[in-house]
Amino acid sequence: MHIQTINTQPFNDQKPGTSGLRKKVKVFQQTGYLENFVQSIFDTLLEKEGLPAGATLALGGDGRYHNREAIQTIIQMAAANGFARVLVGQAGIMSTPAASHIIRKYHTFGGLVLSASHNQGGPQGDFGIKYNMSNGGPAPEKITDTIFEKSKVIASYKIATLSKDADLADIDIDTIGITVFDDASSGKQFTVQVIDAVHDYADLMQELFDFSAIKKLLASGFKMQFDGMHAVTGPYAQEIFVNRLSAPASSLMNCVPSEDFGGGHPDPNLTYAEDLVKIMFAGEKALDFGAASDGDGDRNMILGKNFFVTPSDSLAVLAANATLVPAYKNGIAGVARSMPTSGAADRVAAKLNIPCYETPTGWKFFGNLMDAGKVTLCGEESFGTSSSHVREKDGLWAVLFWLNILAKKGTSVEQVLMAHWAEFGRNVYSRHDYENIPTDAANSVITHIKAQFTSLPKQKFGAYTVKTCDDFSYHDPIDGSISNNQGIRILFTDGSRIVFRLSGTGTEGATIRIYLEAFEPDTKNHHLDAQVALAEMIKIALSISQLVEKTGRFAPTVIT
Ligand code: VG1
Ligand code: CO
Repeated sequence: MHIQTINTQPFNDQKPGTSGLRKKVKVFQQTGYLENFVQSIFDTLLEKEGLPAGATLALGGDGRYHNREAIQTIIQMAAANGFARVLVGQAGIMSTPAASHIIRKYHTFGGLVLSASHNQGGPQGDFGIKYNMSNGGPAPEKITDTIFEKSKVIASYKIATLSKDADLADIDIDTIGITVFDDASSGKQFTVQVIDAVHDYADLMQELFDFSAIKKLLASGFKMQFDGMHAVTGPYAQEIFVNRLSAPASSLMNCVPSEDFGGGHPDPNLTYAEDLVKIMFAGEKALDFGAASDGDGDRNMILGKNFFVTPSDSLAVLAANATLVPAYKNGIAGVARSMPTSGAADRVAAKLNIPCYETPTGWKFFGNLMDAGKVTLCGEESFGTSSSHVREKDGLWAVLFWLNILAKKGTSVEQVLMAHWAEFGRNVYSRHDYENIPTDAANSVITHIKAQFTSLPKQKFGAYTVKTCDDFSYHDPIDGSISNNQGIRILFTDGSRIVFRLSGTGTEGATIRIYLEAFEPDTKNHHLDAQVALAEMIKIALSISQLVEKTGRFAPTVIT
């Protein structure tokens, strides 16, 4: 092993967003781009705490285009920067929740997860990278801010040549096993261990859920379909549903991962998971249960027979029924939801007499609450739910949780929701995304809304009156850190809300998200389509924001 220091020029655009650094593949392919960012991460860690002896790095990605090249580079940089060992997922693949589990199970120093999640892949698509801490969760803002600062002034990075033979320069990441490299100059050793991340993860799921009840359900004529969207969860779904729960192979679709996700958009929602949606909304022919997950396996969409469960409701249902699951049979400590997520979970928490925390968008804000034992379940409206079994959102976990509930209750998905709404009332909810808008136009929409902060309160819009509006700030109750500008909230006197946010995960132009919520206590209106029930709120949102006038867009790109 031979360590080299390579001079480099900083890039000025390496600011991590909601979930790591995401850019076009072409940007990541620029000389030194990935290296600079990885070195900035390592420099931040070395400065903060230094590397303990035997420090291990977990490494894997969602298998998208450029994953393999990036993994080779990162292994060489980890060796040069003093890591003793890298645990890499076979073929370079680890779902995001599996990576979180690996970090926790093997007590690694941290992990690098290579993913742009639900963003499109392939040579023209996106790539991404994110650092997770030793608790298995995404690095908090104070770390990502330091990484960005370092990336702006970086002058060199360290990289090791692990083999003298140029033809063998690539490390075999496809064969399970251990390779040891000697550093003659320091006398130290560097180990690359290729692991099967699927088994470890499946074992964890089997510990949490009642697999025998789910197996019985699946053998009883109950028909399910899981859509892997050509992304990372395919092998996990095969192991869990087919091998361990004896579901027929035909209950899986798009479960062979591909570097460009079959040319699709690996985002499990009603727009992009259209193959599954067709099957689940086929009238009488529709199956009992459908689910999909995203590029890196941390999101989930839950469908019943001709029925869509909003992620906000899903979190509330999981919280209300947690004791049906062996892992949570003694109850949950608390729940947390991101600010734009509906207040459905709050109603459950109130009834269970447990706390409900409201955090900014992004999973990194849940870590402290989970580490402190304040919450067990967390969720976001963006198809993310999970618990403290890991420190990431977890798509297959949510699917198994739902199957566990259905197996125990013996009712349909729709019946579960109708009963839930009858008990708690319904927080009617929808999100409208306007994607790829010129940045200036998007900013002008936000500025226009903010300019009305003083004039909006007490204003009447049809049946609704504005109570307050603000730009959401979060004060972390555990470490006291403050995160400002986390989304504009317009709160109405009856508890309805409109939230506006700019996405922090896109790579082209800007995306404006409008989150709409109205509370409906009356059971006779619970069957209504959300778009119908929210029609007036939608009009108000467009009138306050002047979005159509300022962007020239007449309709959202995606409605969830
Ligand atoms: C989106 C979602 C957010 C989620 C993030 C990462 O962020 O809104 O809730 O945590 O994606 O999800 P934004 O800033 O674009 O709204 V994933 O599945 O990319 O790791
Ligand atoms: Co994801």
